[in-house]
Amino acid sequence: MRDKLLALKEEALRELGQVQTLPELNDIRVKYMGKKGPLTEILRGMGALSAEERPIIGQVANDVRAAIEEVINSKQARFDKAETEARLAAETIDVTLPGRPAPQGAVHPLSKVIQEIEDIFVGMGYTVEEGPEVEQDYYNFEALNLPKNHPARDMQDSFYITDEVLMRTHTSPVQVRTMQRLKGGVPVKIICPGKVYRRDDDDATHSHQFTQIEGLVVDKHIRMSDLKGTLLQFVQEMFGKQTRIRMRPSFFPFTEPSAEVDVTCMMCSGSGCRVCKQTGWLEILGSGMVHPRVLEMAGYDPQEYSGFAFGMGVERIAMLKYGIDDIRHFYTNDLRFLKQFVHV
Ligand code: 2U9
Repeated sequence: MRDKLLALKEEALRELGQVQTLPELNDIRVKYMGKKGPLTEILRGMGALSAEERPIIGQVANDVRAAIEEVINSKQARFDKAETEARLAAETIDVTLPGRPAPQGAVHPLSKVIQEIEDIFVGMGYTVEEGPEVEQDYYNFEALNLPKNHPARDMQDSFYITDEVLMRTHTSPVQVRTMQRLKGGVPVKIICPGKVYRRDDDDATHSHQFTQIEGLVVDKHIRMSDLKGTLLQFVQEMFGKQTRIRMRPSFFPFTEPSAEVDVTCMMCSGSGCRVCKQTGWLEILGSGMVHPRVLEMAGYDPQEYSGFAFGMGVERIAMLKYGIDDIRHFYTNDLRFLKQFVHV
């Protein structure tokens, strides 16, 4: 029986020496250690041994079992370790790899300039008002001292939707609506940004749709010097502290007196260049004291209140500020153009 056990041990260790895979190891474990295995069978036959032989053979059987088990366990541990290492290797993340950059959008240059202008006026205590782009004839023309058949309506050829409804030609109707809403309350101190529409042929400097920002202040004792100081503050924040302005007499039906405002050319600092056509000046906005009839129609007594207003084309401001030579760049969404403004 002892020889049988030792032969069994030899055989098991030999087979274990050839094991390459985990399933093979499992087969051997079942074969030798299982309930129907040869070791169990030999141990079952121990009943037939004498009392002296039994402990000796029992000891040998235990040693054989322990020896086989030890090899199985150490092989099992090696397989487990190899499997863990393989899984870790497969799941390795290289945390030093640079990330793949996600494609990123950017704020449109016109939106940036609108935001910048809004910030400047909000800094002076203005609030921002918006209104409809599809507007009634009354708010767009009538209430701004442009009655039907007024020759100045020809100045702004418009997109009409019906006889009484059109695409607004300026953002001025927003100011009228705001004054009406305030029912004579002061101060009115607002800027109104938004899209406006005019029947123009598009070219490098004209667009049938463009962006305006208009401003309006109404209170007691508002004077032309308030307008001038406000605009000087605005252009110096927008174009630099060295910027100067000059005002030239002009005409608008909704302001009296009216003035066109020029700034010193930011390309040549006023010495004369191609951009300012050698004059040293660039026209950037229109302005004036609100016409008494406009105040009256909106519910403000012109004997008691006065106001100033101004208007500017945002594209023109942006073109001057960034040296853009064609207004159509703003609308054609060429990424080579737009990407130049990501960090300005
Ligand atoms: C109310 C009263 C007065 C708004 C004004 C201008 C002068 C002006 C142009 C600038 C370039 C339009 O974009 S542009 O073509 N605008 O010159 N706008 S005063 O005056 C108002 C507005 C509303 C109630």
